[in-house]
Parts: sequence; structure tokens; C-alpha cells
Amino acid sequence: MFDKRLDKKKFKEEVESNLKLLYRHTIAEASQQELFQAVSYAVKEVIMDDWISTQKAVKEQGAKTVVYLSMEFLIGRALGNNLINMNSYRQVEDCLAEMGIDLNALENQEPDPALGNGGLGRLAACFLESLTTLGYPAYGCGIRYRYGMFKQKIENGYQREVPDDWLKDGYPFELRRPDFTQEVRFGGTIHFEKDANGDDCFIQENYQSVKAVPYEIPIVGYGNHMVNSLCIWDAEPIVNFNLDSFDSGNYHKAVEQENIAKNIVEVLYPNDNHIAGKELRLKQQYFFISASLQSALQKFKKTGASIFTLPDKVVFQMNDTHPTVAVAELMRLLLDQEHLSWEEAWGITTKCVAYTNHTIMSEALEKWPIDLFERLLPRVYQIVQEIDRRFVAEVRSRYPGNEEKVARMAILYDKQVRMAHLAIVASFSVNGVAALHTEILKNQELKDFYEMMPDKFNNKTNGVTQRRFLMHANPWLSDWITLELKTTEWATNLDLLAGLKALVDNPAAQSDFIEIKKQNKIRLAQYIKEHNGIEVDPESLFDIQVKRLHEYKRQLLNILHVIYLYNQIKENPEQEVQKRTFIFGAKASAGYIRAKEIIKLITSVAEVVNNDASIDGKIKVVFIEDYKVSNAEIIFSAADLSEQISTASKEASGTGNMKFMMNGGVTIGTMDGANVEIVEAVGAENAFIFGLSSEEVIQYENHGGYNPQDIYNSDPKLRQVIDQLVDGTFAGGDREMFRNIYDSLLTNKSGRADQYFILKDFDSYRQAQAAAVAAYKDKSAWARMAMMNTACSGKFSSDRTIEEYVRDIWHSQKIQVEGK
Ligand code: CBF
Repeated sequence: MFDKRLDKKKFKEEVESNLKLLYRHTIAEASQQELFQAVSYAVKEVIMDDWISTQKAVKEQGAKTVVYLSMEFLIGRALGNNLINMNSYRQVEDCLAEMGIDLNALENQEPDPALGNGGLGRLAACFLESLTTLGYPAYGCGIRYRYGMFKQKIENGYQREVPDDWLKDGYPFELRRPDFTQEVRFGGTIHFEKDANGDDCFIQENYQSVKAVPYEIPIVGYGNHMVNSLCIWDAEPIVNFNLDSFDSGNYHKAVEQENIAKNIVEVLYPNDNHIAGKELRLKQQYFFISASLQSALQKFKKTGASIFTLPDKVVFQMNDTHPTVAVAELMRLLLDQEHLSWEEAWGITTKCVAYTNHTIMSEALEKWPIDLFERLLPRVYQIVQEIDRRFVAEVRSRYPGNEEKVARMAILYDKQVRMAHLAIVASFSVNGVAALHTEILKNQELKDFYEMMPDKFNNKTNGVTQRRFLMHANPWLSDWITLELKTTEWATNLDLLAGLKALVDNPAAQSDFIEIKKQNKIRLAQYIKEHNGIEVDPESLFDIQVKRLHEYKRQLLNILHVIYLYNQIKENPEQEVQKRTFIFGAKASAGYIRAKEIIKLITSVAEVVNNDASIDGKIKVVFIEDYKVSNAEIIFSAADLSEQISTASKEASGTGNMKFMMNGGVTIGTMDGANVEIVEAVGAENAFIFGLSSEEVIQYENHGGYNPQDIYNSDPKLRQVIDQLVDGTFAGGDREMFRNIYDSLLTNKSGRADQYFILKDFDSYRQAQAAAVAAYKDKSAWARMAMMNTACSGKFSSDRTIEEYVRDIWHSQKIQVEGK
């Protein structure tokens, strides 16, 4: 249905008038970027009315608001998605076509706001979209990084990082809100004085401060006129750089202020599942948290309600430990600004904050050196000290004489502030992101806390929004689903996809499904041709692994298996084999050397395999440069096989696995993260499962690992593959290029040998791959399997996840927004 406010004539006029206003251009004169801007402003114009109505409804209906605190929001492009959610995509597409404008081309002009690294940031974006679609008042708080996640270039097979200047042409969907500016202070000294009322008044002197200025981005709900906001904070100097400074000798001070502000929001740290512990990162955390909490309290106080009712009106969900300083900052505001007693402030804080854990990787559990923390945030540190003192006393009284437990659980320990402990102690809810992950938290990583406070712990299995990852990403499949189910309601009730189960044995439906997959594969093949210059055959089996590059995700296992296959094909040239295309996409953190070496290995194998005429194109290997949300949308829909092969116990949940599943990709994977629940939903016969279980991995780890040499010595074909890492086969004769990878697999030069159990799982992976290929030969059976995956993906909608957060944690209420 065409949104009635998006009246064709008016819309066209709006686009033309925006072009004139912004660029003094006509349609004929405008560049594609100018057209994108003009069309986006025309769409924003319509969104504005709903945005205003939503704000009004939130105020009037006084419902509890979810404030999602996150260092990352990987929102992806907005134009296409907003149109989908406004139910206007096709109409705008037609309308623009009449004006000679191609909507698809305009979408490609939009920068991909890469304000996140991977899963955690993308989850935050899906959550905001689902909250809005379901009608819950919510907003996200984050940072307006000047440079988002770097752009990845592959040069000579190596990753090179290029700055992502996403704001260079202006971002049409954001709105600067200087009237909500906050001041954030760092460092200096602190002392107490009595104020005129005789209250203790806390004084901070000689501090540095910056202005936090919010920018809001509309988050459009699907078909319900609701528009929530993502609020991202920019930093500006308090003292404006002006000419007077030259005269007054304040020039240096002005420049310094300018630089402090600039630095804070300059870059997103490109680390996933790993914390570098840099001072600037702590500054970023406090900057956006202090601004967000000050602003939330101001908004609340405007309602005139008693501060003691804050927990009825606001909940702060902390997305991982990154925003945990919120605990102490909220205490600071309640103690020093609201003049509450410690008990009162703690009572409110512990009813307002909740924490989501996203990983068990110890290198990702944030810890800050106390001296840095205290120097940068002196008052906040005092508060953390007091929280720790009281908590440690509680542990001692609960477990008398157990000082080992105290040491394991304390917030301040070994000259460090353990942010995860602070988060758990203060939060009323601690959740993991998949059933297995939550069990591991309860029984291993956070066992002491679970034993002491079991009621806080709960699981919320992740989900993804079908509006972006099915409707926008795969219009052919979406249309087919709507046709078969005779309703579009699956857009907001993904469980309805179960209705497709009735079709999985229907030959006509199977051939439709196969045809749709083929169209998506052709689309991806064109993208690959354009971006990589590689010709791939859409009739081949597309085997895809796209995600951040991390050793635990085991892209290395995948590429070693490709080498194994290559060897087999070369040794048996006559043997008929299934044609396969192995597709990778992954960014490595700039400082993660091993991850970068693995990228180089993948691209080097690709170079050799793709150019070996003797194998006659039986396998091809493609590394897609700059994997990001926008190309992900093209990639998921084209997969036959979805690679989810992390070392069991290491991947908290994964969400790519869900995106593939929805689009009919069949999982080849370990029993890790949400794969476990995917297999539960679709049936083991519709997935290819292999490898050690999480219990087995943990068991080995607790006993110092295993000996990969035994496998190396007993499996000659695998040994050949490993040896090829150091015989120059894939390195133009260079025997040293992949030596570190080789060493990491066989020796314990740098930690445990084969820490991620690649050799250990190789044989069962090889068998799972063989089983998948055998299954693929039977087109009808494969179509059935793929269709079952789509049909059983209902659980993995982020709408389901959000309803569970609301039911168990947030207890918020829906509001009604009247569209104009
Ligand atoms: O929960 C969302 C995702 O978060 C991570 O990406 C993370 O950054 N910790 C995890 O690695 C994923 O497993 C998880 O799906």
C-alpha cells in the first residue's frame, strides 16, 4: 500500500525542490549522489511527521522507555529499509523510474554507516528496529564516530585498512539536536564542600571537559507509523576556537580543547571480541554514557515525577561491558546532583540497569588499570570503590573464610577494575545470547556469580530482523513467500513461515525455490565479477563463510579443507566432482596479525586455484573485499551452504547463521552458539553437523589441550595440506610466508598448539562437507532441505527476542501512534 502521504506528485516535486535547494540542480544535471540526497530528504520529510507523533505519544502515554546503551550500532543503509518499513518501496521505485531515476542505483550511493564491528553492533540495530516495529518506546545511545569501521582493501592479497569517511557528503537521515547538549568532564581533582543548604556538595577542579552534542537518526517501525530514535553523540570543544584566543594568550588552550573533542569521536576501535585497553576507549565510554544518562535524567525530571519512580519509567540495557561505567555514573548523578543517600541511589540504580554478555572470550572481558581509571574519572572511581567495598563485604559474610572466592569475584583486583563484575553486581538482569552460551556463563565463566545470585541470570537467544534480511535482501523470495502464504503478515510474525512446510515436498514449489536461489546466485556472481573480476558459475554450489576474521571462527579450517579438495582434484583429474565456489568475506582487526595472515592465505589459495587450468574451474575461491551490511544483504540470499564452524563453546550466538537460514542456506557447522537452536528448529537431517562438542572442548582445555602431532602423523592427506603451508605451494615458493600459521597448528611456540582444535575437527569437517555435496546432487532433496530452513526460521526473528526481553527484563508497554 502506498503511504498516502507519499503522494506521487508531491513526492516528485519534493525531490526536485530538494535538488534545487541543496545543489541548484535539475534532475538532468544532478549526480547520483545528489539524487540520493534529494530522495532521502523527501523520504525523511514523510518520516518526520511520524517521528513527531511518536514523541508526542510517548510523552502522553507515559510508557516505560528502553534505553539501549551500546558503543556500536551497525545500522547499515537506511533509504531502502525505511521505504520497506513504510510499505512504500515498490511505489517509490516506480515513481522514481518515471522520473528516470533508478532506486537501486541510489541505494548504492548511500554510505554504509559502519558504526560497529560485527555481531554485537548489528544486533543493537536489529533490536532498535524490532522494538519500534512492535510498538515499544525505546532509543539507542551511542557515538557518532567520525570514521566508522575501516574500509578493507585487498592489495596483493593483503588487507589494507582505509578510513571510512562516511560523513563526507553529509548524512541525510540524521538530525543535530544542539538544544540537548551536555557537558562531560574528565580528570582533575575532587573534594567536598557544604552548599548553602548544608548538603555535601562535590567539587571537581582542573578538569577537562567537552560538549556532547546529540544527533538523532530515525528508526522506522514496519507499517505502524512508529519512529524511535538512535541518538549518537558528537564531541565539540567547550571553548570555541575564536580569534579572541590569539589576543588573550589562550590560543593553546583553545586548540587543546578542540583536539580533545575531536579525538574522542574520531574512530571506532576496530576490535571484535578483543579489548585493547586504551585510554581513549575509556574516554569514549564515559563520554557517551555520561551524556546519555544526564540527558535521560533531564528528560525524566521534566515529567515532574519523583526520582524514586525512575525504574518504572526507564531501563538501561548495557550492550556488553562497554557501557558499564553507566552503573557508577548513574550513582554519581543520584548522589551528587539529586542528593540521595547511598542506599536510595543504589536502590534505584540496581532496578534500572541490566547487562547482556556477548562473549566468553577472556580477552574481551574489559578490565581497566586502576590508576588510569582513577586519573580519568576520579569521582566515578570513588563510587566504584564503595560499590566494591560493600560487595566484597557481602561475599565475605556469605562465604566466610573463602578468600579465593573474594579474589575471583571482587570488582577491584590486581590493580584492575573488572567491568564485567561491576555490571553483574549492579544489574538486576544478566543475560547470555543463546541457550548454550548462557549455560556456559552459569556453569563456567560466571559460576561464582550464578551461585550467589541465580535469579539474575537468564537467556535471550539473539534474532535478526526479517524486514532487512529477507524483505529487503531477498525480494524474490519475499514475494514468493507472500504468494504461497497468501499474506504479508509474516513480515511481523515470522512464525508464519512454518506454513511453508506444507510445500517442501511439492515439486512445483521446489523448482520455484531453486529458481529464486539461482537468481540470487546470479546477482552475487555479477557482484563478484564486478568487484573481484572473477567469473563464478551460478550453477556451482555456493559455500559461504562471511563474518569477522577470528581464529575461533576458524576460517582457517575452511581454507585448509579447500586445499585438501584441490589436492584431491589434482591427483584424480578424471574423477567427477561437484563444482563448488568457496566464498569468504571477513575483516581482521588492524593489529591482529594472525587474522591478517589467514586472509593472505585465503587470497593466495584463491590465486593458485582459480588460475590452475588443470582443474578446469571445478573449484573456485573468492574473497569478497570489504564485507559490510550492504553487501551482506546480497551474499546471504545466495548461499547454498552456510559455514558456521567455530570451535564449540567459543561463538556466543552468531547471527549470520540465522540470516543464512532465513534465506534457505543450509548450515554446515559445529554445535556452538545458536547453531544448537537452529538444528533443534530445523532437525539434524537438514543441517551438516560435525566436530567436538563444547563439553569436549572445555574438557581438553581444562587439561592443557591435546597433541595435534598425533593427527598430523596419522593422516597423510591432512599432513600434505599442512606441509603445503611451508613448502611454498601457495606463496610463490616462499616457505616462510605462512610459517606462523603452520607453527600455531603444530607447536606451542605462542600458546597452546592448535588452540582452536582445527586438526582435531578436520576429519569430521571433511566428512560433513562430503555429506553436503552428496546431498546437493539430489536437487529435489536439497530444495526440500533449503525450504525447511526457511520454514523453520521463525524463532530467529529479533521480534521474538525483543518480546522475551520485554516479558522477562524490561516490562515495558506498547504505545499507539496515530499516523497523519
Ligand atoms: O550477541 C551478538 C554477537 O556478539 C558478538 O559478535 C560479540 O561481539 N561478542 C559474538 O561474538 C556473537 O557470537 C554474537 O552473536
